[in-house]
Amino acid sequence: MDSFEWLNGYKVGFGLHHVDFTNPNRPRTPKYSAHFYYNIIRDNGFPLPDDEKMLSGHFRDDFIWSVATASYQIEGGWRADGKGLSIWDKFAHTPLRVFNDDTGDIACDSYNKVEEDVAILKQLKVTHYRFSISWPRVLPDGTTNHINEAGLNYYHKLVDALLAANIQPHITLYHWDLPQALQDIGGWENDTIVTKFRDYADLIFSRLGHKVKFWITINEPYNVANIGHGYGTAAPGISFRPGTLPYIVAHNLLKAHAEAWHVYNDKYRAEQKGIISITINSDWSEPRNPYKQEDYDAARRVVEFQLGWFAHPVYNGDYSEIMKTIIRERSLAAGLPKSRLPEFTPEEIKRIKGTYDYFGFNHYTTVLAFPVDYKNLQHYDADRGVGTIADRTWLDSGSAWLKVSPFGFRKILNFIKEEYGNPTIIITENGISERGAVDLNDVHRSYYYEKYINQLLKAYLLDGVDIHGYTAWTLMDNLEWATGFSERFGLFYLNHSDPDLPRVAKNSVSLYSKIIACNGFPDPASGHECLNPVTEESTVPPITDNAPVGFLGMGLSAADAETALNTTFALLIVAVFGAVCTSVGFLMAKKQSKKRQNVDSIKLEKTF
Ligand code: GBH
Repeated sequence: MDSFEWLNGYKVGFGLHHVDFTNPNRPRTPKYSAHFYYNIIRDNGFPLPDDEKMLSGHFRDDFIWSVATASYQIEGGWRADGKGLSIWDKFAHTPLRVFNDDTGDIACDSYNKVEEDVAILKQLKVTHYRFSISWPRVLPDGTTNHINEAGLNYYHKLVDALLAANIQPHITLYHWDLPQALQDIGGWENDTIVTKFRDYADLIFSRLGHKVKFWITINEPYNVANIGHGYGTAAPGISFRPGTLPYIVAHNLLKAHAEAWHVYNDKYRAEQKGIISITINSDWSEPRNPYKQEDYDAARRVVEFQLGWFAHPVYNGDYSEIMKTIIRERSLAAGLPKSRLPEFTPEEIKRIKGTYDYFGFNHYTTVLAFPVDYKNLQHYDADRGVGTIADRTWLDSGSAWLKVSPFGFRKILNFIKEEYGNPTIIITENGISERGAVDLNDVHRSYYYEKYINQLLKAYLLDGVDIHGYTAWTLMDNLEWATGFSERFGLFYLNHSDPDLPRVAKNSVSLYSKIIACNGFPDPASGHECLNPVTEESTVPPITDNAPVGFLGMGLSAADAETALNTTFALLIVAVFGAVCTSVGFLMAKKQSKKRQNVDSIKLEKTF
């Protein structure tokens, strides 16, 4: 308890309990830290909370186990065989746009390495492979006026090789590499793009649809709209009309997606019997301060403005009330005659609603949200009115925006289930990066996949979320958009110093292929055969005797686990430190006047 602190007298309190020295009875009151310490004593340390424990069990028998890439990030061959230029070719060839001025001119040279790529897919034992088609490789000027058969042949060759290996292709029609010729006439801002995208989709279904049963129209429309046309840090790199252009682009993306879906539905589905949808990406968001309603509201807006921007029109019909109201009110308050968010006609709402066969979902990380008043500024972030930070205990990755926060995966899956009518979900991307020195022992990636996929299993088994598939991002290190080759998300390392660009397995390959072989996480006591050390044609290291079971237990050696355990220990220290800071902060806050508190939070917001 607080006591006589030598030269400081009764001014400084070291106690777990506060003592009121002005009161002759000297009452003792527990501080937050007393409760905290009480729990440590009760638990004899820091046991894992139930919801952080690994769950045993497996996914549905016909589960899709996949890995993803995107054309511009891996293909190279940027001018091969009559390919037209894309907006990413132009962007990457513009100085200072991409880190280190890296380009996708060669990338992983996948255009010339079908065999090599299929070989590593076989090594992973995936059932599906998600890749995208480069629109300008097939249609150099973006229109069906000229079909580049040589470019189309690359995809035939790839699809045939996949099918021969019993791997099902899952094709994305648009993963951000718009034909530059279409950008020259306004790109996604010009609504004639809607029929051009429909015609491109029609052509691809007609040529490849007899061999391909899994389709994605557009990957991450959020990125195309806001990063490409709001922030301008992705192609086409436009940032001078952030209040209107992202919303216009999003509007056309939604219409284009819907038209492609309808073409498939009306013209090809009966015969080709595939499934087609859009892939939407979103972070999960929690309140920065769980005791503040306005932080809850801010967290909700993060998800409504990212996931909901596209999911609401496709799954529920029209933009959400939250987006419509906020953007209209902020537009009018700034003196504009109408909302900056375009309106759908009733016919358009009907045409877009229901254009899905499953929910394609990309997810990587979670943020903590708090409200920020952007005053009169007119852009997406100002409309959203949120600042975000990460919890300091979440492990880092090679990307500033990506923190390891597996619990958020289960939460956002439940959000999708509740908000969008319990759709069938296929995870179309999930993964982690590293940067700096190359280390094939990528413990952080194994850790990430094990924890995230286990949260997926919890969503499926415990929460009844209708999960049909999982796709890891990404097959091999590739051009990570504006950060070039510096951030590496691959299960395979790409050795750029060797002209053959060999693909070298990182250790996480064993972990992922083992989860695939087990179709999840069987109880170690079950003696399931997938848990046996694999002998033939495999690099899976046997589980050694001293490897802790149940903790990275799948395919990682004891040394790896130890490294991971050290990380956990470091985390523990951080957690305790964080908790102590919290208690100190709590005490200090109690002593501050209300006015002073407001000043503090403004300062905080500015820092972030
Ligand atoms: C996906 O985007 C892409 O589909 C894929 O091509 C990509 O390689 C992969 O993830 C890894 O990034 O720098 O603070 O502006 C993921 C979603 C949203 C993540 C935008 C990066 C940029 C944040 N992306 N975000 S910031």
